[in-house]
Amino acid sequence: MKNYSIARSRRLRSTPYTSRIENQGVTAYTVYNHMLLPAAFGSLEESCDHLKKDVQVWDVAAERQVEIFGKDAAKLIQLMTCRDLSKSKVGRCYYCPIIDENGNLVNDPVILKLAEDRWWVSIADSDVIFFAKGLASGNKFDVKIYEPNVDIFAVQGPKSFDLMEKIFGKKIKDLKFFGFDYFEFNETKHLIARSGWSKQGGFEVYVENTKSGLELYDRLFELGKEFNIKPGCPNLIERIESGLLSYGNDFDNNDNPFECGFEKYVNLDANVNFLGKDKLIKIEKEGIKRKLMGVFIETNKINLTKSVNIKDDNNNFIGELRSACYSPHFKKVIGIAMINQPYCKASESGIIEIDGNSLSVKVCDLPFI
Ligand code: THG
Repeated sequence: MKNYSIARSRRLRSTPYTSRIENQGVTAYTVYNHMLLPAAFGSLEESCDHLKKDVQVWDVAAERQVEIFGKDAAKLIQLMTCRDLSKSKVGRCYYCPIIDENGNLVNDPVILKLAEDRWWVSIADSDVIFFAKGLASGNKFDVKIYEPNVDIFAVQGPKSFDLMEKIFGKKIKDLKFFGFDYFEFNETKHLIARSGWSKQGGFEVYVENTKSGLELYDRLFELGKEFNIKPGCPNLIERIESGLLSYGNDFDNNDNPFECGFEKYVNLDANVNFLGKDKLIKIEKEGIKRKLMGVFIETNKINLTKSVNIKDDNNNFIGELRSACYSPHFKKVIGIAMINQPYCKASESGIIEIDGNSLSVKVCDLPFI
């Protein structure tokens, strides 16, 4: 297949880190929230290995913030998510499915509670800002909604803790998973959370002061030499092995949270008021007809650019393969698929056709690791 480039323009936004990662050897981008998101620095397999051993810095500025500020901010936030936020605390992050009037998923952001009346919705790839503005205006809520100037970079991998300690001192290691606080670097305070889109541990720096953020980025690479630091990005292999789901790839606005394994983030109690709740109550009562599952595929190479149907021996539709990669850990291709009842249980098998080849598929539980 010929390799085309995507034309750049103002509409396809770059990030404050773009010139740096281009000097550091980025080899592929994807587009996320109308912004450049690095997708590879050379081999995905080598990057995955390195991420599991050392430390990487990622330009994830494409994880945009939707700020909701004002008297009715908490009400609007709760109206958008099926996760109960009534006991949420300032200084904590919450992984929250956003639900529409049909009970389907709109996004799966991390939500940060900055203050009772000020929240950041750190979004995956869909235009949550317009959904929020529509709800706020329809309900006459007293809130301001905008995209603040925040550009996240992540520090991920087992050595991220020792590296960050060198800059911010011991107290950065006291941050609990999904907690955040403000830490000073050269007299500028930065919001840093213990989070990130890998299961290898690490931090996300929500950079508001770009000049200081770029200095911090450069300092990490200087001090990181002893930890074998490298530039990186969300890694397809690591995230599939870890079962971190991707909006637009593994699920989208045609899927509901029960089908996607988000039931632990769904609260249907009387005190929680969110859009689509009546639909979720109905779906829970009736039960789901399909579910996101893992699959093993008997091949050692794949490059999915669209979903692929999974069939049984009699050509009946079983489900839809939505993401896949070769996993060096399992020494075969692994993937995430929406599998129909009654096939959505471990060890069911099927077939996919790719490039004229029939490959056998085995269903398994998520996460793989
Ligand atoms: N960090 C920030 N913003 C983001 C992402 C991020 N926005 C887009 C995208 N990633 C949103 N999706 C996810 C998916 C999973 C997780 C975070 C964001 C995640 N999940 C943990 C898990 O599944 O183990 C913890 C969830 C929990 O609290 O139970 O970290 O990465 N800023």
